[in-house]
Amino acid sequence: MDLRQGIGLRKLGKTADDFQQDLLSNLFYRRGTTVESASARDAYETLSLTVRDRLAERRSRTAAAHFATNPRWVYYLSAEYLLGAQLEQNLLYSGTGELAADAVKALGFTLEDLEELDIEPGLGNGGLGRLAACLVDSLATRDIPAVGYGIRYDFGIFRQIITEEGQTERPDDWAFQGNPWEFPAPDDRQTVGFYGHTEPVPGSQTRKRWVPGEIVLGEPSHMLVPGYGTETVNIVRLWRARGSEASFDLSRFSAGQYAEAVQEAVRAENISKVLYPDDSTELGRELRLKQQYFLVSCSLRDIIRRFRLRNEGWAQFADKTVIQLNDTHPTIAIAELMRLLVDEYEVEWEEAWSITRRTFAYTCHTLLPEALETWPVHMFERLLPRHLEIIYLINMLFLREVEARFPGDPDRLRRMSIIGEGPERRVRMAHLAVVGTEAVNGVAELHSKLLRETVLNDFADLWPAKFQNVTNGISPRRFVRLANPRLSDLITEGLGGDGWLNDLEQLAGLESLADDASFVERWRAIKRDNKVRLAVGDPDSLTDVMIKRFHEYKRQQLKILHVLAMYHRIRADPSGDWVPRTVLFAGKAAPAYHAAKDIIRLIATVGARIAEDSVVSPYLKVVFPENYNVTLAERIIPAADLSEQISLAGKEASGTGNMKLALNGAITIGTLDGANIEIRARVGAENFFLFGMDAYQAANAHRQGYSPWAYYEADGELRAALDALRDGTFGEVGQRVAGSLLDRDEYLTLADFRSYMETQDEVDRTWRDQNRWSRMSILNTAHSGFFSSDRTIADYAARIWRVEPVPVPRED
Ligand code: NBG
Repeated sequence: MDLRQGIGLRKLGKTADDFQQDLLSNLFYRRGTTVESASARDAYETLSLTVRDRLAERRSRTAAAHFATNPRWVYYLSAEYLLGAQLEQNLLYSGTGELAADAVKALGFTLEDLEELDIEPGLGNGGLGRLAACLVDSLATRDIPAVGYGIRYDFGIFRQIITEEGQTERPDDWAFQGNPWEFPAPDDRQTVGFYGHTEPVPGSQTRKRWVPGEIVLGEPSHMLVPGYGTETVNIVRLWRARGSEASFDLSRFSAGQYAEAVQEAVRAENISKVLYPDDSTELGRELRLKQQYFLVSCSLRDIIRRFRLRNEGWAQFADKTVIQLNDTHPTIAIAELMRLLVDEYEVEWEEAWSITRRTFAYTCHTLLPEALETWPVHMFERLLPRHLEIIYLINMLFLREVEARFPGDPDRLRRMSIIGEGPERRVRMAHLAVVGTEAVNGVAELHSKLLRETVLNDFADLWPAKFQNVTNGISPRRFVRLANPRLSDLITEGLGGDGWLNDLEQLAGLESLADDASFVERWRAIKRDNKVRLAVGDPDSLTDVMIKRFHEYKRQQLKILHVLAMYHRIRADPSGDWVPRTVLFAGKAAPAYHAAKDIIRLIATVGARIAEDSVVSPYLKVVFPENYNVTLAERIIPAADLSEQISLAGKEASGTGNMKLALNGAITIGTLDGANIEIRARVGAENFFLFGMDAYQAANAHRQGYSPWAYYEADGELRAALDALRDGTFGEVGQRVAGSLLDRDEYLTLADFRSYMETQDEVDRTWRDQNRWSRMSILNTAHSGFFSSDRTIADYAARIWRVEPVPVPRED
C-alpha cells in the first residue's frame, strides 16, 4: 500500500449503513463511550467527527492535487474570522445531512438537538471577520489553493447581555467544551521573538542580528474549509501562543512562589487570550501590536516552510505566493518578510524588496481616519526594534522615490511618510501597506473611489495603477441555503435546479416569477413563517431590522429618532391607520465606546417605554435580541422585510449585511453609501428606498458651517423627538444622546432626518400594497446575484492575485 497522501486509504462508505457504522465506531473508539450512556454532547462530538472524517478524506485528495501541481498559492492574513456554526455547514458541504439525521435518530437524538450544541467560534468582531469567512468559503468553492491564517483566541469577542441598563459584556469562552472541528498540528509550531536589541553583522551594511528579549511559541491548529459543489477542502490555520519551556520557573514553583513561577508563561499565553484587547491603556495597545506580530511571524514562517516543500531558492517565491493583508492588522508582515529574507536568508536588500513588494496585496476596509492604524515609534522600538530599523530604511528609499517624482514638495513628503511626525512620532501602517504591496483595493466602488480621492490620494497620484476595487460579497450557501432553507427550496423549484448556489447570477431567472400569483403567495408565506420562527413580534407587522455593529457613523441614533417620531404620531392619533412595525436592533458596541453603548441603552429604554404604552404598543414594538453573532444573523435575516442601511454617506466602506438582507428579499432603506449604491443599481431604483445626502454633500457639510440647532429649530417633529430626550423622559442616557446630537452631530443625523422620515412614509405606503411589496422583494433577490462572494473571489483571482484554480479529482 502506498501511504503517501493517503493513497490506498480505506474509503469511507457512502450508504446509511456505512455512516452509522462510522458514527458508532467514533462513539466507541474516539469518544470512549457507549450507546447506552451517550449524552447529547457525546452524540454531537461523535457526529462532528464522523462528518469531519469525510471532509478530511477530501482534504487529503486536495493536498495531493496541490502538491502535484505546485501552484501559485493565496495566503489570506486576517486578525478575524467569523466562521459561524460548523456542523450544519459541514453536513451540507459533505452531502451527509440525511445520513446524519437518520444515524443520530438511531442514537436517540435529533439533528436539531445536536445543532444546538454547535457553538460558533467567535473569532471576529464584525463585517471584516465575516467577510474573511465568506472569502475562504468561496476560495475553496472556486478550487483556489489557499490558506487562511489567523489567531486562535481563547476568548472571542465578548458575549453580550442586554438589560434596560444597556449592554454588559461577559467572556466568550467559545471552546470551553472543546472544538471537534479543529486539528492540532504541533509539528508546525513556530518560535516568535519580541523586544531585545539588534547587533551589526560584520561585513554587511544592511543585515543585522536581532536578539529578542522574549520568546513565545506559536502552536497551530487548523479547521477544514470545504468548497461547495467541488472536491476542494482548504484550511484555516490558527495560532495559539504558548510559553516556552524556559517560561516555567521550576525553582520558584518549588519554593512555593506559584504565581511568580508561571508569570512568564501567562504573559506569553495572553497574546492569544482575547480578540481585540481593550486598547485604552498603553499595555493593551502593546498587546494588540504583539498579537499582530505574533500572527504575522508564525504565518510567514509557515508560508516559507510550505514554499520550500516544492521549491528552492527565492527566484520563484513571488510567483508562487500571494499574501493578502486583510486591513492593516497584519501589515507588519511587510517588514517581517524583509527581515527574514535579508537577515536570516541573506538575500540582498533590493532583491528582497522586489520579492516583498510582489508578494503582498492590501485590502483597506475603512475610510474613517481614526480607524487607520498607527503605532507610537517608541512602542515599536521597544517591542520590534529590528522591524523599526527596516521600516526606517523602507521609508527613506520610498521618500527618495517620491522626491524624484515630485521634486521640491516637502509637504507631500510629510503627508506620505510612513512615519508621522507630530507631538508623538507614529508608524502609519496603512502607508506601509501601500508602499510594500503590489495592489491596494477598497471593498465597494464608492469606497475605492474615495480612497483614491481622499485618504490615499497622494499614493494614487504616485501609483495610479496600484489602486483597484473589489466589491465585497457573501456566501449564498450560508446566508440563503442554510439560513433560509424554505426560500432556498422555493428558488430551486422556481429555477428548476440548485445551480444558483454556486452561480448566483442565475437568480435573475426569478424575475419572470415576480408576477406569478402562486409563486408570490408562497414567497410571502415563507417570509411570514420565518417571522413566526424568529418570534420577536407580530408576524404580520413590518419587520424593520438594523443589525450591525454599533457605531455613530452607522446611525442607529437616526433610527431611534424615527421610532420616537412614530411614537409621538401614534399617541397624537391613536385611531389612525398605522402600519404596525416591529423594529429590531441587534449588534454589539466596543466595550470602551461609551457613546455607542449609550445608544444601546437608549434603545432598551425606549423599547421598554413603548411596550408599557397601551396606545402605541399595538403598532410599534422595539426589540433587541442580545448577543448578535452569525447564528443569530441567520435567524433574523430571513425574517426581515426592511433592511436599514442608513450610515452617513461616505462612511461605510461597503457593508455586507445589506447584501445578505437584499438576497433574502428584504427591501433596503438606505443612503448612497458603500455597496448600497451597487445594490440599488442592480435591483433597480424603484425597488430601493433612497434617502439622505450623498458623500460629497456630507463631506462639505461641516466645512460649510453645519448647525444641528438649525435643523432642530426648523423641524417640529424632530424638535419634539429631541425634546423628549432632553427633558429626561428617557432618563439621563436620553439627555446624553440628545446632547451629543445637538452639540456637534458629527454624522449629520439631524440633517438627514426629514428625508429619512419622508422615505419611511413611502415605505409604509408601499407596505399597504402587499402585491407591490412582494414584487419588490422578489426582484431584490433576483438581482442580488452579483453579491456572491464567489464573484468577489473571481475578481481577486483575475485582477489582483492572477491565480488559477486547481481542480481536485473526484474519488474513483
Ligand atoms: C468593515 C467596514 C464594512 C465592510 C467590512 C468588510 C472594518 C475595518 N471595516 O463597511 O466597516 O463591509 O469592513 O469589508 O471592519
